Amino acid sequence: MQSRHTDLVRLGWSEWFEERSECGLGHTIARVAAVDRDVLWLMDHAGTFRAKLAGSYRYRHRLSPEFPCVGDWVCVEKRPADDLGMVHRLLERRTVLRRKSAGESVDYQMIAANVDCVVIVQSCHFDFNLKRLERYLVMVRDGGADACVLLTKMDLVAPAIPASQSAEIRAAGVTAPVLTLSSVTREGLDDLQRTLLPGRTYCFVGSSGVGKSTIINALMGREMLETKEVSGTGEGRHTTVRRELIILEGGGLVIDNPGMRELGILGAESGIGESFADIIGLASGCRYRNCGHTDEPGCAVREALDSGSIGQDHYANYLKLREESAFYQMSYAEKRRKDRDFGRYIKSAKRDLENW
Ligand SMILES: Nc1nc2c(ncn2[C@@H]2O[C@H](COP(=O)(O)OP(=O)(O)OP(=O)(O)O)[C@@H](O)[C@H]2O)c(=O)[nH]1
Ligand SMILES: [Mg+2]
Ligand SMILES: [Zn+2]
Repeated sequence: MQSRHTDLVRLGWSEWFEERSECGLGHTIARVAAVDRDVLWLMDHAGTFRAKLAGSYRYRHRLSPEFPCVGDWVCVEKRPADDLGMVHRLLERRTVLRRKSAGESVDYQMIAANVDCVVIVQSCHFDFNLKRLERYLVMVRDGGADACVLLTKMDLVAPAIPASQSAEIRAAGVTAPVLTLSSVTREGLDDLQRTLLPGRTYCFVGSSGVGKSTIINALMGREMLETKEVSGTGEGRHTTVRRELIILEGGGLVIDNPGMRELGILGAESGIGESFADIIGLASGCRYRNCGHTDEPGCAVREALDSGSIGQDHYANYLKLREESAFYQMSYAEKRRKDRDFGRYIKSAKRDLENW
């Protein structure tokens, strides 16, 4: 690589960023390792330091995705005497991991940026769910990263279980690599370790308690992250509360995440296209252009379903996901209308009071 910033390659820098990045005079490039309210923890070749966003940056940006999040590259000004660095610019993101925010007008909430591969973690024990996995895959592809599936806690189930779950994932047409492991017996940990390449960024996502922090600790070889206490039921006390970027001994970069519960509400139209490429491909053979693939005559998707060339579950997941994203759009619009109606009601109530 003919990178000018070769000292940053270890932190995930690549030619892609080199070609697109320009910083002001006296500014250097650093990567966001964590965000604590208004303090950014940055990493560069020399180590970790704290920084704040420049006032002018705050003034020019309003939407939450425009602010640096874990994994971002930024331009920072830091003189040796300064306690805090000053962040002036956010560099272009190669990939994003984001979800639709449940709140008002802001569209997306950033989870992480510049992730090469999102590791979707599910536990073989109670947590495994193909539909949820497909939703995660949609979210990952929507943001441009690769995906990898990790089934944990294989020590708690019969050996046949992880194998059948992997087969189920394959049967659904998922092409992402699937790994199984146990952090207790350490079975499968070597395979995972080999998958995590130096200078590449991996973001661990999945429900609370599936063992994300435990795995990262096992890979570190020492306790860095708080985890729940070991217990047979998988229940415990500590839960990850913030995202942070950690460098593993092998050189891989990992981002731990708190469990995520709000996946039903993500908008990921383009991602649906990839997870269900087979169905979307078939749809061009439907008689009607706006075919809903449910009970329309001449529907190529239904025909494929009847002949068994696409799976019943895969088809059901497709409908479910489509329904959910449509539902979210609708409930959002409806919510906006309700807010407006409520505003009018307040106004008229005030008027009534004033006239009273
Ligand atoms: N039996 C068994 N227990 C495990 C394994 N991995 C993790 N656990 C336990 O599962 C519980 C939850 O683990 P964590 O690593 O805190 O889970 P997490 O995914 O980081 O959870 P959040 O931070 O809440 O999202 C703890 O009690 C762990 O000891 C495993 O492979 N086998
Ligand atoms: Mg955790
Ligand atoms: Zn159709």
